[in-house]
Amino acid sequence: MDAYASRFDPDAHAAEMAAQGYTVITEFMDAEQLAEYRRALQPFVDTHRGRNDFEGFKTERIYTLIARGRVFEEIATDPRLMALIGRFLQPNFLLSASHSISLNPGETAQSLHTDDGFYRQPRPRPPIGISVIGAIDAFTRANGATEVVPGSHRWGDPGAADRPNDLAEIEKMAVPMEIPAGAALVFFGTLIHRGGANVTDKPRLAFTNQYCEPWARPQENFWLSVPREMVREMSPTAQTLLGYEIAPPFLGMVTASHPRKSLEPDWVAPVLAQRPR
Ligand SMILES: O=C(O)CCC(=O)C(=O)O
Repeated sequence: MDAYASRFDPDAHAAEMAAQGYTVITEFMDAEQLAEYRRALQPFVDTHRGRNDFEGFKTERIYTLIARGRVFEEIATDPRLMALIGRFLQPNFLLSASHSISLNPGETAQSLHTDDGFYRQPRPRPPIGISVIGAIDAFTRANGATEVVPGSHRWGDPGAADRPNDLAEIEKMAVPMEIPAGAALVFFGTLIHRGGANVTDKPRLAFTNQYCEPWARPQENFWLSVPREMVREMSPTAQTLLGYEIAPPFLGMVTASHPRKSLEPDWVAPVLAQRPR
């Protein structure tokens, strides 16, 4: 662990999140990891163009990032993040989404949104998800820095009296997160935010890893997208994030057994092993 990592204070970051809805870990990735991220991403570039305004027509998102290389697994399972997220989500929380985002020149601002709003539960409420957006390129106002609305994690549902409801007014409250390359923005799934517009002539490369309560359905179905032979090679933390752990007492069991059993090389699904011949 380097000097910065050992100075990391999850409680201070958690307090900042509770107050404003987000925090920034400035030295989340070092120069070596940033270079490795770009190198490992290369084989997948130009494979996933945005299909709608939310994904961004000029944005390339590479999904299921955690399983595309060791560096991606490392940043998704970083012990500082696990400690910070563990302050808010229940033990054995899950990875919900993992993708690389190249916000290319000419991309327009996303619509303001929250990342756990698809869990249709009345607000205000505790977050069901926590998102991380990591800057591979430095974020600037001009290249589409993520914009956040501080304090919006405490707001009620649209229309409630405890919050502004005029879109133009909310847009004025949005603050671009101008963070250096290697920094990570961590925020509650209830915080209003958006990707900004990229008016420069260079892409803004980033990643997002989003986590959710162990009882909530993740956005990406990693059981189907990450083959078990790959999961077997991953760290225990990654395996837990991908659902190969139970949420006590028994959420996520596999035919009344622990889900990690399914990673044993000779495991055969009981419905097959016990099927009458
Ligand atoms: O790219 C960004 O800065 C934000 C992306 C985002 O909020 C999302 O895709 O949900």
